[in-house]
Amino acid sequence: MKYSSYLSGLAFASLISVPALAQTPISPRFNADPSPHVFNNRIYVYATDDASNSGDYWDSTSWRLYASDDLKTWTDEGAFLSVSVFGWAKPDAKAWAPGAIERDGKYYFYAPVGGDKIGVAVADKPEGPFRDARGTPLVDKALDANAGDEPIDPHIFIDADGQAYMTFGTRVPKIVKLKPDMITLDGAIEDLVINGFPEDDPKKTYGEAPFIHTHGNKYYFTFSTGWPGQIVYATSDKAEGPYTYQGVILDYLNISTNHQAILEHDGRTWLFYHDRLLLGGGSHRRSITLQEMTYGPDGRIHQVPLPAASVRK
Ligand code: FUB
Repeated sequence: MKYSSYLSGLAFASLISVPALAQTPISPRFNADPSPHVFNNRIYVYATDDASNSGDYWDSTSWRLYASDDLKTWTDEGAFLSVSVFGWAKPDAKAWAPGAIERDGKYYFYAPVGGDKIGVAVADKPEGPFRDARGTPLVDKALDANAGDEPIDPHIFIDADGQAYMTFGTRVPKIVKLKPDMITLDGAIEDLVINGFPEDDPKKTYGEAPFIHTHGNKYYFTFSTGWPGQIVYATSDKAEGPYTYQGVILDYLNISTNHQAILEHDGRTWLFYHDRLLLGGGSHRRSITLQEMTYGPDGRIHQVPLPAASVRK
């Protein structure tokens, strides 16, 4: 199904009571936790499917894929993968915020399953079909001493020297190297260190949604501060950190979660996140949207403005 988000902005704005052209969802279907990528000149967004959950919890068991050529008109590529691809997963295991990456012509999909395991699936095309790449979880809370309380929200970053890292986790950010095969951990899972949180704001802490990207000669670690969360960032001169807290990118929303990802496309930078944008929306019925993100000459990220309807009261 094709959906032109910007062109239908005015119609949607009246339906969902946000100012025209302020924020428009990429789909009329509830979705969340964007993992955007440019693969073969096409933009793909892997997502949590909020339309198939119970409405009371994030208990969907499948992920959704959207594609676009221009960031304006989006195609719903459907429920391209379910937790059932992993033979070790319980059939009702919840499917949460995914990560993805391409390496050597293969597409890897990192899937938090059930809140206690991360699986990895592989395909020859961005839209699949994906198969379990290992036959066992890549991370299993029961087996990995430092996997943390909740190994969720995997994000993959490949550094300029080819080293791949996976970050993940709730409340304590985790980082681990991946071997070049992208399906094997290379060493121990470590706690990612963030220094310099403002002492006068106890809410400024790590919550979830870890994401690493680079700009200039800096590494940026962005994340949500919790529930509800602001999207904030820290910088470092190394992918592994330690990172130093810098500031807010996106303020609190009128929903309990916030989950960002950053995409460079045609020389511009886009902040993807989810918000409450559709009629009937809420904390378990979220909608992915995007806004341009810009940097100052010193590398500082400018806070992305929110429409009044989205700002948490
Ligand atoms: O969608 C379920 C969970 O909500 C994700 O894993 C978190 O990042 C939060 O957005």
